[in-house]
Amino acid sequence: MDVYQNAQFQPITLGSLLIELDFITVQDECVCQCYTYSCVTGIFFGNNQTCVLYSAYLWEGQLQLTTDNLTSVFTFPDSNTNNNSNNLPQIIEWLFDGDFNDVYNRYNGNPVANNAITWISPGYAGYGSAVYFQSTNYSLVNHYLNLTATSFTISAWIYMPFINTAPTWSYFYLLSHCQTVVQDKCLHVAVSKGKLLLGFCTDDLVGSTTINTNQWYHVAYTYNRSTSEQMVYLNGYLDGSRVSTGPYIGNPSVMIIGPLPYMSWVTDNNGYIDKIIFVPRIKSTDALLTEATLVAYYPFDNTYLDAGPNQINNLTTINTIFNSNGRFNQALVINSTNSSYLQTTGFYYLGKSNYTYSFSIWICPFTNNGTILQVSSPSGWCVPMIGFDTMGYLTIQTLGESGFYSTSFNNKTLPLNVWSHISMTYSISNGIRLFVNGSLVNKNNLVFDYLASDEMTTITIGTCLQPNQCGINATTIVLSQFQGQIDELKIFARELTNYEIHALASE
Ligand SMILES: [Ca+2]
Ligand SMILES: [Ca+2]
Repeated sequence: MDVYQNAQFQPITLGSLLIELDFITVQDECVCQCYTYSCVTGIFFGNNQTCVLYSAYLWEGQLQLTTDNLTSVFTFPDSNTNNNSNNLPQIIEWLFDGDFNDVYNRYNGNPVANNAITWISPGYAGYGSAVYFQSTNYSLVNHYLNLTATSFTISAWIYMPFINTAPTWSYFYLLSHCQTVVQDKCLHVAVSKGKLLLGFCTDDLVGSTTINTNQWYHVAYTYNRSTSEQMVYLNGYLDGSRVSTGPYIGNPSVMIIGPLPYMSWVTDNNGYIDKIIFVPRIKSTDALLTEATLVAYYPFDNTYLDAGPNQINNLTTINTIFNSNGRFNQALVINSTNSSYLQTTGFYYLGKSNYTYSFSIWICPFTNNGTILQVSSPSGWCVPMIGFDTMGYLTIQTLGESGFYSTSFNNKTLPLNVWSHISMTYSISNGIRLFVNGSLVNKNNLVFDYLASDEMTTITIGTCLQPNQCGINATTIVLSQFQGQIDELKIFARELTNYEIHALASE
């Protein structure tokens, strides 16, 4: 068991919370309860004698420092790893931000035929870069990874400028772990003719969806050794599964990221690769959906940083502070009569027309006025999406081909100085829907499209910075300064379900 004093744990998956126990006076008692509930990671809050247990491993969340010296996190390393004398890493993470290094500095890659490697900026999350290989170059990871006795999940972000469907052998290789080109001894994580391919060599799973060109996708490949099941996931949703003919037994001494020089009969159909993550276990469907679609999560616990999977920390703040009386721990306070806001940049899918999105946010308004959340892009595209109308009613709004459209919670105004949970969802089938404290309160039944900027977008919390150009004579939301507290901002690249919103509002 590993113990971290003065620390808190924030899992990325909402579903990993097992139980919260009160009247636990010492850490050992909390650890005993962890055995009872089959937990993996727990937090003991000595000051309020609380024990919180999670099924998530430490690397499935954020470990945060706290000034409370009676708070500690304890965690049990992966049993799969512990029982395995192969000394498997708990995680390998290649970010491709200008190099092939593993974040944990163990499985660093080295470029081969470096002169033709292209770095594409920014990557999926609006910063850093992604890598593009020509057919003659690749990255060699000269470090042994024994996969002969483990399950695994490999995930990544990919973008294909061109999809070649003509030749029999047309591959975009992400990662290969290949001992010899013989069945079940050669692992390929790839895309073939636009479909995800988890290949063991003639014992392969091909996904069902053909991806589009010129779009980022989250892809995940899992192999469950105990059930022999291969699975592929596209943007967090299962896209294919099968039972493999044999177990995977390839045992090479190296791995390759990018094209395979020794497979001369393959036509390379490459794309951009960003952030490959390997773990020696199965990630749950819930965890993969979160990794793919929880775009950013700002808890505002004395920090502006994104606690979600993408670290979207390209932030600007003006006249904001933290208040200790947040909805959860601390909150962001926006309370200036001049200009007070937070801005964060790097939202790819909000720039894609008709692509689903959702926002989840807690607000404690001091006045029912102004713009709470606005989305904009570098070319001047700008849509206030959550705020108040001239009557002081909570309103959501978006842009379609025919202009702005909105819907309001016009039964009553939100109570002042009280926390309310607000959620906005968008999809081409349901249009925009507004939820207050977990309940659907209104939707727009007339318009359903979303006309986006086709650029990387910026979210501004607290005001509209372009009142002279942002929906003149068209906006229902008042383009002025909001005053109040904001907590737990979550941005999703999917339409949350009523059940999920109810759960977010009930936390
Ligand atoms: Ca990157
Ligand atoms: Ca908070």
